[in-house]
Amino acid sequence: MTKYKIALGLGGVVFAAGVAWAGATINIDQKGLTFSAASLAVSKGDVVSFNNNDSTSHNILVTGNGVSLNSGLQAPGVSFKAPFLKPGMYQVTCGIHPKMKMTVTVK
Ligand SMILES: [Cu+2]
Repeated sequence: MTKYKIALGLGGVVFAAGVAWAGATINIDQKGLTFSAASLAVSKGDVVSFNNNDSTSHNILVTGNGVSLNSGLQAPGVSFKAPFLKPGMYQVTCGIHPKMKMTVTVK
């Protein structure tokens, strides 16, 4: 089991710090300024790896259910791994390219 230490979130809320889980990793590619899926259903505890396969930088923003994740500047070739720990629906956008949108539903 891998231990992730991730301190991201809104209002100083530490998200999944030091929590160990055995979720699956689902890959979403960013190519041609689009996500490889418009919507995605995952299970609680899964990690979505957003893989920048473009030649330009992106900035992944994940919001919903009181969660706010921001990848910061995501250079070409860089993957941003977002854990989804709470059931519900999340919006995923790019802070640089607002037309890039997808939803993640966590069951
Ligand atoms: Cu972008």
